[in-house]
Amino acid sequence: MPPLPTLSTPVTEWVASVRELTQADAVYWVEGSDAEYGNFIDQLQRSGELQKLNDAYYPNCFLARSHPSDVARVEHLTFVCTAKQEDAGPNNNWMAPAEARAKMRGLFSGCMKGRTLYVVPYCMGPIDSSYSRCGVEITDSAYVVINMILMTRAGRIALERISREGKFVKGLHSTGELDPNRRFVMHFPEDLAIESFGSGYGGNALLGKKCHALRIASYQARNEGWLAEHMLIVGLTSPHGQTQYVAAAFPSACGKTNLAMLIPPESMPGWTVTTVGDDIAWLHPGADGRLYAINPEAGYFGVVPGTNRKTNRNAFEMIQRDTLFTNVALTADNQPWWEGLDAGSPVIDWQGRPYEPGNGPAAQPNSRFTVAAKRNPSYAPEADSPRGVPISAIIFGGRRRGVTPLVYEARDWNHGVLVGASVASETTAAAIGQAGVLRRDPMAMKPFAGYNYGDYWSHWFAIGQKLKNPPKIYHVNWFRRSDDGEFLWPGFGENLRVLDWILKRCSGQAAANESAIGNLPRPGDLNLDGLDVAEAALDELLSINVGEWRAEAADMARYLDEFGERTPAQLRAQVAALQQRLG
Ligand code: OXD
Ligand code: MN
Repeated sequence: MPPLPTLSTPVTEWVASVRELTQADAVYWVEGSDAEYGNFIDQLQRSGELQKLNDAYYPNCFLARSHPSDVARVEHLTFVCTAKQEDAGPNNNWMAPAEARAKMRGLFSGCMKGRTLYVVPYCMGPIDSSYSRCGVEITDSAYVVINMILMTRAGRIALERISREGKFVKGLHSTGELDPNRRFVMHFPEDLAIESFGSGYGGNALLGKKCHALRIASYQARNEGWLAEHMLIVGLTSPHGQTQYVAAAFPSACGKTNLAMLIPPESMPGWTVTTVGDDIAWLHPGADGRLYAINPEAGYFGVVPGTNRKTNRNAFEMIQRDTLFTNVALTADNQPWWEGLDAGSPVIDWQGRPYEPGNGPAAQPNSRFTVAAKRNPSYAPEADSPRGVPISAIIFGGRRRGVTPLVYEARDWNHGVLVGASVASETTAAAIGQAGVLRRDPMAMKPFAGYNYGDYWSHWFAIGQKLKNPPKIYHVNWFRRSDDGEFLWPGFGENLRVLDWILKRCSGQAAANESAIGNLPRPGDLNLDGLDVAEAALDELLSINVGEWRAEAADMARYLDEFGERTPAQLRAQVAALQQRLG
């Protein structure tokens, strides 16, 4: 497309300077049309980067395989480069901006020789929403381009908005040589800029997602008075026809996509669940004192293994067509295959080798689907509303074998900030490193908060001050296990029983027991019709062990010390009050 040079001088100037640095052979401006998407798919098939899947079962679906060392986010190589180290905080790796820029200059210098430089203008959020923010990603990967087209509102419409606003996040990406020793994801929040080199993996390379919509946006949100959070947004309509929206934060690969697309159990007829977003929420105080959410994304980049008709029927149906698969296995008749799929069997593993059980899982545990959100059978049209949706409840959660009950309710917003800050979870395959290790992951933002957590919590308290009608705040744990390792709660669609209680609490229609950590339902407060959970399991799920919680609170107090003077006094006071209630 013609690059609209007269409309977008700041973009064209930046593109020209990057071309000079990278020595790209050609420059291509992404327009965002369906025909163009098709051309990219053809090109990637010709180059062997995409393989067409069985068209009879998976129409318009393709498989990409990444380098085996490039399958997840690289938190240890991800940096926040603020002028002052304290502004990035102990929660981020930090490098001085000048040093980081020089290092990246060295890597980008001449790196696109013989390659095409693609310019992807994109808008995070509905194109006509004042809450949305734009960016431009420059990349030398056509795979990244097609993912960005599915995940954002990309192309001409975004460039037009940028031309009007003049402000955009600059994201520069090259896959380089995929050498893990020459791989960095650098953020310059003070300059609204991102530089990512040496990885083609989603979270490192699709710069609109984690890099922009969370790390840079969280920083921007603090300056502008809103929140950028690692949260799904779901609409729940009760059998009485009342619709309420809930935002929920869980660490990566803890079931956000499943909760966002929940299928009500048969024993709870009359409920409708719709998806506004599955990973990121931008939350703004509204004029009426409520909190409003938009989903900045337009597609899903979800974990494939475990997806089936029972765990997530909507996602399963959604990825039967028009989907990009990355790092799944293949059946003999060229259908995608992954662990947890209840049909077929793998013959080729995710690395393209004949499948051998001794080589580990057939599909990479962090293998992904990329698909436009509109393909979701439960897509909420409100996802395109420029005003966003009003949030009744915020839910935090983690993957924990013990300690945290199935659900509890914060006493008020300020206590809720502690509840969110206390999220801890066992690590998953979404990031490189050992899975299954318990780590603190406040608000599920550990890998994504673009500034010092101490300042971030202060900002949460400040947002609470602006809300006359704040959402109620909850904590859930779907992953609690018995002493012999069995999950105590069935999870998936049955989680609606917990959401039902939460929504009734929000409208003053359900009771709870006050406890030291917050309000818990009694077994009789949950709708358990048609659910087979042993009484003893329920008692365990809905009770707290004071000894364990004293240890938890002491650990939290120690954790907050890591942030020194930046830890808000209010948060310390919340921990002290919790300790006092625990006795
Ligand atoms: C994701 C993640 O990809 O959290 O959403 O890692
Ligand atoms: Mn995520």
